[in-house]
Amino acid sequence: MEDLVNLREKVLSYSLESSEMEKLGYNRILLQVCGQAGHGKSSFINSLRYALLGGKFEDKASEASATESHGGHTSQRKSYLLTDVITLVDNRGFGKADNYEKEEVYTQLGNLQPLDEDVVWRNSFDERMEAITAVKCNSNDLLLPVFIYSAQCGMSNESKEEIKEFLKNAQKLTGFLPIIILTKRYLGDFRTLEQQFRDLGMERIFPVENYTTKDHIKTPEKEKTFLSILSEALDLVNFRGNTASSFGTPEEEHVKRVQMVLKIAQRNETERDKKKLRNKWDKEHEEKNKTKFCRFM
Ligand SMILES: Nc1nc2c(ncn2[C@@H]2O[C@H](COP(=O)(O)OP(=O)(O)OP(=O)(O)O)[C@@H](O)[C@H]2O)c(=O)[nH]1
Ligand SMILES: [Mg+2]
Repeated sequence: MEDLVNLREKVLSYSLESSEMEKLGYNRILLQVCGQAGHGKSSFINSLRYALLGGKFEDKASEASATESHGGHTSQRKSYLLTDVITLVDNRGFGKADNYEKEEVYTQLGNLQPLDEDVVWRNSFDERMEAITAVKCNSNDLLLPVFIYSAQCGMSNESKEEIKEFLKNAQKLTGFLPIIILTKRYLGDFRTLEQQFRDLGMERIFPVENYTTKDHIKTPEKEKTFLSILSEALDLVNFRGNTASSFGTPEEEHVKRVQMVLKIAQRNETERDKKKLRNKWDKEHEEKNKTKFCRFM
């Protein structure tokens, strides 16, 4: 039990003051919670708050999603203050994770979408490019990605490649290897999943059973898991602080992120154009073959 007291104290009293990161200009840590829709992002945020701050269990994050206009899913990048230094961000979840939607996720992860507003990702390529380049660096946030994945889902070979690419990009965008949270641990084979994420190069992987409205009875182990996640997140910030030579100021990192998202968007647009051309060519070819065939009838 002493463990729990120490862990809680460590997180509550954590400060960036006089740290290398503060010298670079950072004054807040955003835990950027991301992942596919329905995997348990909002519930994870509720769980961290409940474990650290105590009090009555509140389904704040999921409730917020239910009252938003997009029918139940979290459609805003909603922020929740945890301590003076740590803010939790419930990013909008992705569904089919096509290229277009992935770009949108990167704009959230890279802090290129405002907090507490609906996530807007414009339709035309030109509009999207304009929107990204117009974003000003308006915060001194360290971005720490936390990837939520439900043990209920398992991981196919096809999705493995996509997840690998996403996690690599998340690391490049933020400068931090994502922390992996395997939710709904009793509803699937979390051990296999844990090994699969390890094989993808991930280091911090935590199987959890979130506190939910249905089940929020506290147990020491559950409490320890959520507090340890926060504690390890802070250790990661300290570690990167000590290797801060490879870290830029908030403005420098912002410019890098904009450039990276622009590159990804441009590559996707080229792929989409190629696909359109291929489809057009296939259709024309099909038509030609049909008329040829008809002439010989
Ligand atoms: N058993 C179990 N259920 C969970 C767990 N985490 C979330 N759930 C349930 O799964 C459902 C979806 O959880 P949410 O937290 O709303 O998922 P989300 O990722 O925020 O979803 P979107 O906002 O739609 O992207 C809810 O019914 C939760 O109660 C968990 O660890 N264990
Ligand atoms: Mg949600």
